Amino acid sequence: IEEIIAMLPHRYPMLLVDRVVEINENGLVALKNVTMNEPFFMGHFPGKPIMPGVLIIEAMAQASALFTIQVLGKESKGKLVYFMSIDDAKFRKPVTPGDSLYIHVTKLQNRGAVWKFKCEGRVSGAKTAEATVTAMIADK
Ligand code: BDE
Repeated sequence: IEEIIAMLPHRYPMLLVDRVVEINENGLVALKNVTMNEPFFMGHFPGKPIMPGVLIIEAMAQASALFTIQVLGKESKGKLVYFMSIDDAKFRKPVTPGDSLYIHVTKLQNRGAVWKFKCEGRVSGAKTAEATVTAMIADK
């Protein structure tokens, strides 16, 4: 988590990746441990805690940014990953307190500063959400 904090500008309550469990040249797997203490459960929804789909997408974006920064290494210094588009997002199962949400990120394409990733959220091996995200690395 200390390395993640050094790589991403996000902080509580918007930092949505706890750990990178696996990384290779094609992508990574990141973990978001979802607990009842997430601030968003207060309102989404009272008595029926479900992680907002937009925040699952946000976790995917953060995990993709981590991959990009890791691949670029020193080249990423002084730069920021800007999200450009989200395509084909689907929400298949609700994510609830106690879930270990694994974000699987696979690189689809990299042309210059633009990177495209296929992302899947999984809980206990089951797909909860999927999306294609495109990001650009640029100066801060
Ligand atoms: C299913 C697939 C993907 N994402 C979310 C779902 C889902 O079951 N959402 N459920 C929302 C929901 C909200 C309230 Br308020 C409620 O009282 C109940 Br019963 C719900 O299932």
